[in-house]
Amino acid sequence: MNKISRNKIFKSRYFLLFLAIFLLTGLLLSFFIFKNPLEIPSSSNRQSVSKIAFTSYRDGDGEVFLIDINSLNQTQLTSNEVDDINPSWSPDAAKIAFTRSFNGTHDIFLINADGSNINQLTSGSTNDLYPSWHPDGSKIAFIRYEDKIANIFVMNSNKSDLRQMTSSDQKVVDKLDWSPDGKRIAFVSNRDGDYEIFIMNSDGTNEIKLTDNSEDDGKPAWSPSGDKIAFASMRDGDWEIFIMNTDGSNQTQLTFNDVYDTYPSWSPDGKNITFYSGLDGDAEIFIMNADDGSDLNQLTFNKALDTHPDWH
Ligand SMILES: [Ca+2]
Ligand SMILES: [Ca+2]
Ligand SMILES: [Ca+2]
Ligand SMILES: [Ca+2]
Repeated sequence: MNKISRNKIFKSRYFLLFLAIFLLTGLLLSFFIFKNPLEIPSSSNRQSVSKIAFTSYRDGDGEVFLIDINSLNQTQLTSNEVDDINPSWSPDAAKIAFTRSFNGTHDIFLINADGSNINQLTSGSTNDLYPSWHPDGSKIAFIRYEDKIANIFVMNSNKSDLRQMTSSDQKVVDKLDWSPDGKRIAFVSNRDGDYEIFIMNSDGTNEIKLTDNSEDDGKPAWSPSGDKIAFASMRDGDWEIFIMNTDGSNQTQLTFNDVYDTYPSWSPDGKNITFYSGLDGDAEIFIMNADDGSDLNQLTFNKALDTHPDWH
């Protein structure tokens, strides 16, 4: 073989190698370009119709707001000079229960989701907070502080048949949440010296302790499927969002930062969790993936506190 034909062979080999690398690079590029947009969850594929109720202090005191998860449009439902906090969607999304603080006490109120027809459900010198609906909409459980001792109470959503579900030795504190099947209530007690998450049957029997550590654990929220509970914990030195199974196993941390992350609430499809965080210097509403805390998105942007999200 002469020198010229050997060069031709070398050149054609280089050409084939170049062609192979070119095609492979193109293939890889098109893979990343076309695959990634499908993998990045955007607000458009979160929920078709979905709103988060929350508290905002942007006018100087607490008001109930709604934010549409797709358009991010916000609607202000209350407007007054008292604190309206702890909004909680009724299961049919027609009403929102919330806590109104005035004259030195807290009471449970109802408002229609369009802002009309405010109804007061509890009254008197007690402090009534954290309303949570039974999944059939017939009852509301809440925390009642009386002489600094808190207990879980249940009433019909027309405010009849008020009953106390716990006793003072259970040392109830903080928020509670009714399970999606209505059979159990997740709540918080400080009977061992710090806050721990418990569950019990709706009639107050069969308590089970789910967390056990020396830091505070609070703000329990059942997943829509009922097999997980999201909560906030101080175990790394500031509040972080965790999820766990309903027997307390598999406690998984979803947020990792040096500011407060608290008050979790699940999306109706169970894929996302909303919560409020001090990440931008004051409280804002955020959402993230429920399985690993990825795809963190900020929904509110202002200098006031935006807190207490409840997703429907
Ligand atoms: Ca207000
Ligand atoms: Ca604890
Ligand atoms: Ca944190
Ligand atoms: Ca804010």
